[in-house]
Amino acid sequence: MRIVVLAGGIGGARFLRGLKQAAPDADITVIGNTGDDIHLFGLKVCPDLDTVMYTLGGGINEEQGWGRADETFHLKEELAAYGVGPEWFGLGDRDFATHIVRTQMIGAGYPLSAVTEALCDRWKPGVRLIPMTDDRVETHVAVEEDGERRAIHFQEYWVRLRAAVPAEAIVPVGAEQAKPAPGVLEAIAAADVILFPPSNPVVSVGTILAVPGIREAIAEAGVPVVGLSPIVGDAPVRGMADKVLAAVGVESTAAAVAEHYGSGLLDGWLVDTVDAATVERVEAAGIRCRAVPLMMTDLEATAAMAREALALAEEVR
Ligand code: GDP
Ligand code: FO1
Ligand code: CA
Repeated sequence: MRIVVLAGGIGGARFLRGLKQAAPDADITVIGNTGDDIHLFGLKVCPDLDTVMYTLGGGINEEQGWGRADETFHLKEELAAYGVGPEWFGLGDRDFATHIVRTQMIGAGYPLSAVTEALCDRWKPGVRLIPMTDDRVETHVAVEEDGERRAIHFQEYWVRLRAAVPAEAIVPVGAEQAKPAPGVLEAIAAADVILFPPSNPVVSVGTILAVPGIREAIAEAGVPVVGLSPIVGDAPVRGMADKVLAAVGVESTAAAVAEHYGSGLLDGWLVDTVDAATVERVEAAGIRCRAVPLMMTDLEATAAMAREALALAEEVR
């Protein structure tokens, strides 16, 4: 079975671990969000691609969910001693090596998709990880700070400001001109099922869908498209997805997220059992819906979620 997954960082990566366990023989292609990417110290950092690669490859900091296990921060401290920041973004020594290799290869002319493949040669994530595009896309957030409206990089909004200032708009800068990376449209066209893991609907899955051609390819693939809600009990399980949903005028409920994707895109939607009362509303929107446990507390619970998603896909096929 060929499965295509549109993934952000932590939510996507953790779900993929469960999917691999649930479908060990499946051929899994992951289309990764690159809107979170940021250039720091002359290096290209791809947080969501790295989170997927490290999580599936066994190098992730498990408690944190991003960055490397067994990490140190000597380089960051030395840079800070020169007054060189930003001090609010925690790049560790081990992680730096990934960004150096990536930046060096891009400088030598390799596209991000080829670089990602090369990095995965080391990590062996057990899935094919493709960035959504080889072109530069950066999510910017329009915020009002000290009475002034300005656009800041998504990482500054998310990490420095902890999404604590109201976001007035979220713009995937460069997306309109971006082309899907080689292999993206081919994987979608060849898929037997397409899954939206419990990733951020706005700045992860939404950004991938903003690359022209990807949404259309999914709609035209003619195979079941099933998503899992990242919103449980009217709140994100972790992080500040409620803030970016508000910015695009979507309430933070499992049903509203399903409606936001819409029946033109989604065939099936899983909500958590605590949101069972919302199943009818989702089905009224033309999307088949089931309430099942959606907390990725351990690998077994996550694999059970993946099995439910695949079962729902069979139901709507
Ligand atoms: P990010 O790029 O690191 O923010 O990760 P993603 O975009 O892939 O996923 C973030 C989303 O995962 C958040 O909105 C969380 O609510 C959701 N999430 C995290 N853990 C769980 C979980 O155990 N269950 C569910 N249903 N959602 C989760
Ligand atoms: N998230 C943080 O909350 N604080 C950090 O200092 C931080 C550093 C960081 C470094 C490398 C990397 O791959 C990810 C990192 N993240 C950090 C997570 C990253 O910002 C994610 O994009 C966001 O959490 C949302 O997806
Ligand atoms: Ca992300």
